[in-house]
This record gives sequence, structure tokens and C-alpha cells, in this order.
Amino acid sequence: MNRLIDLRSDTVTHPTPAMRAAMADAPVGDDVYGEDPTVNRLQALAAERLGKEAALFVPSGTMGNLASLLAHCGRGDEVILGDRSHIFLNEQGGMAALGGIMPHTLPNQSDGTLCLAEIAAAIRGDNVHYPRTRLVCLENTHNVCDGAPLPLDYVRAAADLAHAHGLGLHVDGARLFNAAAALGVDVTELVAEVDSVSLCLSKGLSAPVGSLICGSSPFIHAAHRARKVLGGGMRQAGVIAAAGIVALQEMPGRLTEDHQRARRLAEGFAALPNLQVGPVHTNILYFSLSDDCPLDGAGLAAALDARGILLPNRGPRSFRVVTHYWIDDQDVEQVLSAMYEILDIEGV
Ligand code: TLP
Repeated sequence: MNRLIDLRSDTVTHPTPAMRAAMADAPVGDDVYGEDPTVNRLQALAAERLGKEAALFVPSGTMGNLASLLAHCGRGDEVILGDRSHIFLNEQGGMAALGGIMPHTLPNQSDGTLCLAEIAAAIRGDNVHYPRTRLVCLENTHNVCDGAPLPLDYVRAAADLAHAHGLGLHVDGARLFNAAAALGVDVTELVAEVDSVSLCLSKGLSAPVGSLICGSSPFIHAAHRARKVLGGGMRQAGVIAAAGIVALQEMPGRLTEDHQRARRLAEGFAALPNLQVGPVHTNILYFSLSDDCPLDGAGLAAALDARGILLPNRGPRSFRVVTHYWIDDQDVEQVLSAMYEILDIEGV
């Protein structure tokens, strides 16, 4: 039986052999005492790589975003963010549930940005009736907006706008290295004007667990307190941080391969008459079955599943494909052949 081709997400990535070796050998200590040398090394490496004063290792992207928001905001404060952002859609409203923070959503444009004029208009004045606006959040790359990278000039302009009004700018950079690779800019430059950034080691970078928050030393001090109250103080976490070090050092340089494979899939899919295929900017590709396609989403997912390809439908007729380290060129060709076979078209 061939191995599964798992295109559900880049979160499904297993650790690489180099990561497993580093994990086995990692020196560890109690990180709640600040004594885990491997965690400390990972945090120092991340801070240096992103050009920030300090960094904090957290168990997940969700906790990275929430600890950041708790560090920036108090109860009753307001955060401006996109209505299609992961923080708003997929994090259980943690900011409101646990922090008493109010989300103020603006429509995400199709490229993942928020309109700067709309941000400016949403910022509250000093009025006893209003909550205090504290923070703007962006997502880079933008998961739901076709994995689009937010351009450097846009991030700078958003930071200038936020700072001109005394607000902070947080970036959910779960796939920040994908953005930097797609834009051809250094990741340090991409977050230079940003006050805080969370990035995931466990997605395109293939580490088994973990995210990092980076920012100023006072910000990381506050985020560290927030991580503890959220139950994210870990003990001998060096075992997983060791994989994170390999992820930061070895994996960003290969992400363009994932982007090329996503493009190859999109080109192949585009030749099928029954599919509407979205644009590809990075490693994420959305497509849907046209109304006249005899198969519905569940039917296509089942037919792919029977061929060892994991791609459950996300809506009645819609799909998201995510390429990653464990998808190679042969897998891409196998997926295309399967799609052509299922949708009854001659092979590519
Ligand atoms: N995204 C997951 C699912 O939750 C949708 C995925 O498969 O893409 N920010 C962004 C932009 C994300 O895409 C995700 C995870 C997170 C934050 C949360 O990270 P985790 O899963 O580590 O809490």
C-alpha cells in the first residue's frame, strides 16, 4: 500500500529525520524556571532571525496570537482585524472569551489586506462612550484569501497608520516564511515595523509542535505572563524546541518548492472543465466544482480517498489544497492523474 498523499494542510507535516535526531539529543531543563538551554537557544535564534529584541516559544499558533493580544490589550479594549482572519474565524473568539477584548472586524480584501482608509475610519476617538482601540492585526500569508502574501509596502503603510494613532500592529505570521519567500524579501524586513509577530514552526517548516512570538523585551515579558495563565508554561520543552531550531535553520530556504508544486497543481486543475481554480501565491490553492459537475464535493473527496489522496471537501463543492515538505513532484503528478481519471478526462 502506498503512503497517503495528505493535502489537507501543512500542519500534517511530520518532523524531518534531522529534526528527530536533534530532538533525541537535545539538552533540556525546566523552562518555567527559564532553564531549558534548547528553548533559550530557539528563542534567541528566532529573535535574531526576525530582528526583534526577544522571542517566546508557545505550544501553538492560537496561543501565540492570544498571548500577543493579551499582552497588547486590557479588558474592554478593541482590536481591528479582518473578517476572514484566522484570529476572528478560527480561534474560538479567545480574545473575547478570555481577555474581554472586543474584535472590530473590517472586510478583508481579496488579497488579504485591510483597506487603510477603513482602518483609519475604524479607530475610535477619545470619547467616554467608546472602547479604546489598541491594536491592528494582519495575517501574512492570508490563509483564507488564497494564501496571499501581504506586500512589504502595505505592511509598512499599515504600521505607519497604526503608530500614528498610538496603536500597535500584530501580525499573525503562521506562514510568515512563505510570505517572505513568495515576495523575495527577507523576513526581517517584512516585520521590521511590526510590534509583534507570531509564527508557526509546525506548518510549512515541518516541526511537530510549536510557534514563536517575537517583539520588544517588554512585550515578550507581558506575553510570557499571558502564556503562563493560559497554561502554556512547559517544562522540558527543549525536546520539541530542538525540532524548531532545525525548522528555522533548514526549512525556509525550500518553501519555494512547495509554491511551485501548488502552481503545478493549479495549472493541471485549470485544464479540467469542471473546476474553478483560484490563484496561487504560495502553498495554498482553493478550487471548487462547477454546478454542472456530476460529482459533488463529498463524491470527489471519497474518490480521491479511495486512491490514497486525503483532500476532504470544505464546503459542498469546495476544496483547499496545501502543499508541504512531504509532497514531492511524483505526488503532484499522481494527484493530477487521479483527478483526470475521476473526472473522466484523458491523462495529463
Ligand atoms: N490553521 C489551520 C486550521 O486551523 C485552519 C490550517 O490548517 O491552516 N493562524 C493561521 C493563519 C493559521 O492558518 C492557523 C492554523 C493558526 C493561526 C493557528 O495555529 P495552530 O493550529 O498552531 O493553533
